[in-house]
Amino acid sequence: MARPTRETAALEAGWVVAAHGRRYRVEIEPGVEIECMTRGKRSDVAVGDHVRYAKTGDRGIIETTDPRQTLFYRSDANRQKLIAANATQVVMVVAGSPAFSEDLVNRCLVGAEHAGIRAIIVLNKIDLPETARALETLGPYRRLGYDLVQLSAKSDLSPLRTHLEGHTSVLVGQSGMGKSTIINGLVPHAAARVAEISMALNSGRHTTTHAELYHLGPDSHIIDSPGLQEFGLHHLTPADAAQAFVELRPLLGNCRFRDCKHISEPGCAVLDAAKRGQISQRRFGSYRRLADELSRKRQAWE
Ligand SMILES: Nc1nc2c(ncn2[C@@H]2O[C@H](COP(=O)(O)OP(=O)(O)O)[C@@H](O)[C@H]2O)c(=O)[nH]1
Ligand SMILES: [Mg+2]
Ligand SMILES: [Zn+2]
Repeated sequence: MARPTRETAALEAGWVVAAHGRRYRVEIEPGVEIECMTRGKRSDVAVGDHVRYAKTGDRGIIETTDPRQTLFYRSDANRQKLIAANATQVVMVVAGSPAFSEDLVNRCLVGAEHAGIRAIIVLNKIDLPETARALETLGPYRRLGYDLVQLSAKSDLSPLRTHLEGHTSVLVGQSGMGKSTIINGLVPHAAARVAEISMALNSGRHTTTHAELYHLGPDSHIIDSPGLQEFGLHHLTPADAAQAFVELRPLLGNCRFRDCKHISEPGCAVLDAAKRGQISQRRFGSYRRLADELSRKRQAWE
């Protein structure tokens, strides 16, 4: 390990509570924040990171990132997109209307499993009639052990609160599912804050274009992230994907071919289980699309 030089010894510690491109807000102590940048083109810092920064006037330059407990991120062929560091729970928000993408839900859950982060599902807008259909779709997930919290964010967030205690949760979902409504209900000053930051960072829109960490209590924090349209998993191999679909785990190792990708191979134990209806056809369809994509992928950033 390198000895601290005069410079590193002078670094100060902080917690990244907002990330917008390469611009960050870092909390130094409760209620006190400093605006920071990274050096050069570095952008591998995420909300939730504990960092060391050098103070230059009233700004800071992030020099190092402390080792992370977890990192939740997505990736496509060209780059990794960090969502949150040190999160202990992913909260996947869906609703009956607009309809949600099951593939996207599965991909988020797979990303969470692969990162070693527990995940729960929140079904919002239970006041809407489309809820019955959504509950049917979500049945298999409950059977797999994912907690399903049902609520109407507009009227009562109490079903969710207990699930957030003691966690650093990261809220993810397609836009329109009610993430902002949930955050605004949990954190009364959040709406004002998003507006203020959008102005300051010149995005000019009052939507969540950046990730932001809010404190719910001494040990409970929630990270809001921009709405997702897709969730690339180019950092996974097909074998990683099979491990992250939890219902496939007990079947792995029983296929005829040791390197079976469980897509269409003969003697595949997973395909057999799907045919017998032991695992959800829809989940398996999602797995196959993902495994197929991952077996053809190229990643430029590795
Ligand atoms: N009926 C109903 N509508 C909701 C509920 N929660 C949010 N909405 C509405 O859904 C729309 C999208 O909500 P928003 O919080 O902006 O979603 P986001 O894009 O995920 O941040 C808005 O029109 C909200 O008023 C709910 O519990 N019930
Ligand atoms: Mg929103
Ligand atoms: Zn197989």
